[in-house]
Amino acid sequence: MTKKNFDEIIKDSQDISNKWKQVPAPQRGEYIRLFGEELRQKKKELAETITKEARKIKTESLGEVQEAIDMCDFAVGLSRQLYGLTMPSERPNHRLQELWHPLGVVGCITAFNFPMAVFAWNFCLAAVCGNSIIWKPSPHSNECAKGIKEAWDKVSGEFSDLIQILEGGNEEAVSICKDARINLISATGSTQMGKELAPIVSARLGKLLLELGGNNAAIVCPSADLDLTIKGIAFSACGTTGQRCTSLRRLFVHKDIYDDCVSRLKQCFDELNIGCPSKDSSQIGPLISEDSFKTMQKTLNSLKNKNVSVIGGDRIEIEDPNEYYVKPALVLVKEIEEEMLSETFAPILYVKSYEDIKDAIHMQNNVKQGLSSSIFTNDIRESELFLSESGSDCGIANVNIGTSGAEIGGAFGGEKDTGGGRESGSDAWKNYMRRVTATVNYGEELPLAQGVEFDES
Ligand code: UN1
Repeated sequence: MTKKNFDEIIKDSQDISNKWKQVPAPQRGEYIRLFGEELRQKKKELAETITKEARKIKTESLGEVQEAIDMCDFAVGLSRQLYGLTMPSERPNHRLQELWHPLGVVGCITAFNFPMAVFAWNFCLAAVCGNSIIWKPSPHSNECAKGIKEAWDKVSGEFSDLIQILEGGNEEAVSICKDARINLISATGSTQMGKELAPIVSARLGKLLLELGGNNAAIVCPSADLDLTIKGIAFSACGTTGQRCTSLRRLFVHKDIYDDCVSRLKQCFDELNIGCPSKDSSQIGPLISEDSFKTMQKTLNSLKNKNVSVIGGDRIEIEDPNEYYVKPALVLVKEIEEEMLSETFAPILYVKSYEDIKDAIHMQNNVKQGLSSSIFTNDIRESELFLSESGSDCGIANVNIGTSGAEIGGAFGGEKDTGGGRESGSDAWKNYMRRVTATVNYGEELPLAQGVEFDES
């Protein structure tokens, strides 16, 4: 098949969305059920594509396909639960009700690090809600996008066009943001990307759903179960080679357990298995690119120049000289360093001690980003404070779990520079629909709201 041009993609997407929206939602759900079955069958193969392109370790790649399958299951149930509220009307013989209708065409921009799951968050909801989708994957993950599209094509019959892939980079992302025929832009990527794209969409008063950078922190309290804590920290900080938006970047440890915690972390980081992601034993694969490696080194060098203690962070040459494997870095800071305030998409974990839980919460919140956060404690007062309105200001707040690895059932996203969007579970589906408030008068009179009188004289 010849490649479609931009206009053809939009036109085809609009046409199919006009047909698709007329399919009853539970029937749309049936297509998504079949799609989920197909993903189940192809799980291994799709995971291999993720490992090949995004260089994720096997178990994480399988987990990512599972996340897409979970989204299908969730969306199938949802297809019978797109509930609108009914409110009591203040007028006699009137019904006041919310109706939810599809938006039309959704533009979805995804990043290299979750090349299938984040698309599934968007697609499964968008589809059961009655929309078509134009997907611009990261230039690093075109094969993953093809794999997903093939699975959809297998089960979608006349609705194959529901997923349109627009390959490309920044220019293509800008084109879909500019185009008023696209009714929602859902974008995952860096805060900088969000700040470039958001004004373009806003200039046409378009709808936006943003899932941008994080700078996630965890607090380790004196009562924490350190075995569980170290495991949680290691997975969140080093898993996916520190390239999740939920990766753990900053750690605040109570001064009484600081030495113990740091020595255990050093040992744990030392023992992590760095190696080819398709090997079963590997826990950490390479960074996505040379650029990522350079950015990581730049951050570490600037810390070293200030005599901050940096442990690890060096390159390890394994097999292919064009791949950038690194030892995760532990950075022990006495004060908040400027580098900690921005997100370096690599395995760097800053560790600082604290005395008072309120200071720890303040340090945790005192960054521009607001995605994920954790507390490790067995003290209910501390965990409840952390979850209260005076606690974490993030969209995700975990107790005795690391910052990464959220389930699909909850809404996913964060505040401040993270963009404010919520995707995946809970009621995130509402982002993909327009709300109509319908008032129906089934009586013989025309009473006006708020008691206004307008009688003919
Ligand atoms: C991302 O990094 O953009 O919570 C998404 C997690 C995954 C999703 C991460 N379920 O870490």
